[in-house]
Amino acid sequence: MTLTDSRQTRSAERSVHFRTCPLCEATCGLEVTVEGGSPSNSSVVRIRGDREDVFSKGFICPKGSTLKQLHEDPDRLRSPMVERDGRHVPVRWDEAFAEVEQRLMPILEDHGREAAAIYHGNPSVHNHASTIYARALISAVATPNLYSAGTVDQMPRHASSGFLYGDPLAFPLPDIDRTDYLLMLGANPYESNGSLATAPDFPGRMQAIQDRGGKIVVVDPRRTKTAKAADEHLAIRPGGDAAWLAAIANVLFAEGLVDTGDAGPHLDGVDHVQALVAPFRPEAVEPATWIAPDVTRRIAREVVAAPTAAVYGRIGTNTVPFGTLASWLTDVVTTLTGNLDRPGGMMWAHPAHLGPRKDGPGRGFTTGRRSTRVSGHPEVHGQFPVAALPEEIETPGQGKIRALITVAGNPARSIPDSDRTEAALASLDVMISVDPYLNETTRFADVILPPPSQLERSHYDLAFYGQAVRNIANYSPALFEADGPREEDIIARLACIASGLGADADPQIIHDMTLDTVLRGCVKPGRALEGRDVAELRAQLGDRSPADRVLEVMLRSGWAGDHFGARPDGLTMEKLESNPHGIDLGPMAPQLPGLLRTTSGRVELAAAPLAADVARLERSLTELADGPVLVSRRHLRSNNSWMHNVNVLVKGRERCTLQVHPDDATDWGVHDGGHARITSAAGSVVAPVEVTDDIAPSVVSLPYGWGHGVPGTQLSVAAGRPGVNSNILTDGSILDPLSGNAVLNGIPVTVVPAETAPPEPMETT
Ligand SMILES: Nc1nc2c(c(=O)[nH]1)N[C@H]1C(S)=C(S)[C@@H](COP(=O)(O)OP(=O)(O)OC[C@H]3O[C@@H](n4cnc5c(=O)[nH]c(N)nc54)[C@H](O)[C@@H]3O)O[C@H]1N2
Ligand SMILES: Nc1nc2c(c(=O)[nH]1)N[C@H]1C(S)=C(S)[C@@H](COP(=O)(O)OP(=O)(O)OC[C@H]3O[C@@H](n4cnc5c(=O)[nH]c(N)nc54)[C@H](O)[C@@H]3O)O[C@H]1N2
Ligand code: SF4
Ligand SMILES: [Mo]
Repeated sequence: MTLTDSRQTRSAERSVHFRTCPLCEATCGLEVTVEGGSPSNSSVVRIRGDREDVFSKGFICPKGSTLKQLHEDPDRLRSPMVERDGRHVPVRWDEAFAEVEQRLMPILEDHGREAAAIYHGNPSVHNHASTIYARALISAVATPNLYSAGTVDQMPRHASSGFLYGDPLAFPLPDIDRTDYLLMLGANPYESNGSLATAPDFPGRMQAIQDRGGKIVVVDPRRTKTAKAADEHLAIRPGGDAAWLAAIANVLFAEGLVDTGDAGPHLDGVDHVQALVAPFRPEAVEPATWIAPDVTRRIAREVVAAPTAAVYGRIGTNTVPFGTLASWLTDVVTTLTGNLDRPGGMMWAHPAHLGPRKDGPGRGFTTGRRSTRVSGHPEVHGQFPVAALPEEIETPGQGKIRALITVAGNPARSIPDSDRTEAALASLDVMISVDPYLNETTRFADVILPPPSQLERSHYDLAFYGQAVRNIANYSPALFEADGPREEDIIARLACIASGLGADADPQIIHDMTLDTVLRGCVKPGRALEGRDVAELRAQLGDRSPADRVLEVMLRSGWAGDHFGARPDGLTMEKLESNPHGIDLGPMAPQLPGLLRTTSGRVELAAAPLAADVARLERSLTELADGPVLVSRRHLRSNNSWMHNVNVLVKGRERCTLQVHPDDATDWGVHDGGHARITSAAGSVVAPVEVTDDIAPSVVSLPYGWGHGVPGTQLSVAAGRPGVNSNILTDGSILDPLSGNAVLNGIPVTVVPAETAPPEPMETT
């Protein structure tokens, strides 16, 4: 491999490089020591936290240092793979793109563009090249069938922010560095390192709240590490968060505690909210939440009495039947207690690549501009529910999905009802995957196109600086030169093929179009560079990779940018390159009303679609099923489904266990270290049992993202520690109606003893 000429300090043949970890949302700075300066023999000798990083200040988790292992992993694909006679064989890049053209285009020609679908997985937002180039791929394929990991994750947050603020990306974030009271629901940052709240060293920032005399309350059916570190833990019934937050709002109104503070003048619908939450008295929600009425009342009073408070909900509140209402109600409680848009409350980031905020009405947010063919699910934020992808592949007729392109996704493990999903993937006419591994999903692909490793690409956290608790800009150049094409080159070549230009077309066509679209956007009326000449701007860009040139435009035209010379002190790529520990643009600052893009130009606190769903929530208070339910969990040493091939992370004790409360273990006859069969409406698995009183009675938990070692995959380490795939148990037919998000928590199950683990799952390809 060749060491790129990035900024570095050298001593003999060792050099030190600084870069941002792209693996999770925490954006930690890494210090990477490389040995051997010559092109063919350099390798990483050490990765540790960058103590000078302006945001993470040296914090690192066990995954951060494994960029070395990921880069060196012999199972990581170095060349494209084509499926021939049931096996994947390595081929040259030109051959791979020719295969894509031969296999994909006849399907699109015979059945139309609606026969294609695209799925973008989670790492595509941890990689600015795929984030920026998503649009080019979508335009070229020209299909309405767009899916992403967003509908097994945060789509409820998009929907509620869209309805409330008119902008589906405007997630209020907990201002954890200044808050006096953190009420945290369905999040476990001690394992996840935080999500939709980019805050490296989340645990340290929590400790600082307590050190300054503040309080942390964690609401989670499990007593997690985060809950143990908090001042108080409330073990809520899975799925109960929306009802409980409605009860908090109910208490605030009932006790005359509502004070909307500085956000008050920008709010519509406070009285309507009062009427909507009227049925949700603490006594009424107790059966659905397991939280005693006096506790609910006390927490409501505490939130309002705290000098500042942040009400933060994450995946446990999103991946449930009332995900959008729970997201909305976190913001309702925030707003009613005067904590919206104030320091120490819930605030918005203003990332460097966005333009200045503008007051006045916006275009608003609507859903359902299209609906799915089979079940009529509305589009939300441009996407269909991925839980409904299998039925679109299975169901015959006009518009049946026959061709699937996946970019950085593993739907065979991440979406509900895996058995059905895998059967659907196996039945496709053609599947193309942009992915570095031959894994549970890509084994069904006709062609796999592997991007460079994390150390072979530049990095800028375009998505996550928009969710960061400080405004940060930090760019990392590629450390090693890639042998193969960059991720944006791969996507550009796919776009050339899908738009009919052919496998041999020059991807520069797509690069030019992508850059021009962004440049033209910046000079539009009302934008930062209004009236400037696009050619003059283009001429100022550095000699960089295609994605980095687009990034350069976004950053230089953003509120902090140099506006191509007009603001000489502003941000440029050179400035970022000479600040390898990042640039801190300060804490979050109030954004109202300029952030609002609703048609009224106000916060629509009781937006009609949200209000209309409250009756369903009220019904749920009395329609309670008996019996145990399954919830998911994450572990610090694991990253969704795709890092179990890193030996240093998976070695040690078995972590893919079914957590069971001791009373339930006795009732069901299962014991610690033994096995249990877990069965739901969708399927059945056998897992090792871990008996612990850290989980509420009647709740069991499996981690998600496991179930490796299946035929046709090339993940030798993961195959040795396969674990159990919890998404065999989740049911794709149950969605949060407002967002189309899958329900991944609160799954009714039965648990019985199982003699031993069953033989490894087989079948499929
Ligand atoms: N039961 C249950 N299911 C869940 C969840 C849960 O809590 N419980 N969580 C959900 C959540 S929050 C999410 S985000 C989804 C995740 O769902 P997915 O995004 O579908 O799955 P990942 O496991 O993140 O898989 C990422 C894929 O990207 C590949 N990859 C890694 N880096 C790169 C890269 O740089 N470029 C490219 N092209 N590919 C790359 C990996 O090899 C892997 O195949 O799963 C969801 N599913
Ligand atoms: N180490 C590691 N870090 C990760 C990931 C990973 O896989 N591993 N994945 C990344 C991704 S894609 C995401 S989206 C984030 C997610 O980040 P977090 O949202 O912090 O995710 P989890 O750690 O799964 O914590 C969710 C918690 O919700 C609880 N829960 C389940 N059901 C309910 C419920 O109905 N109500 C309440 N109140 N709680 C409930 C679970 O017990 C669990 O403790 O993490 C990211 N970071
Ligand atoms: S917490 Fe770990 S995985 Fe996440 S950015 Fe930091 S080092 Fe990387
Ligand atoms: Mo996620």
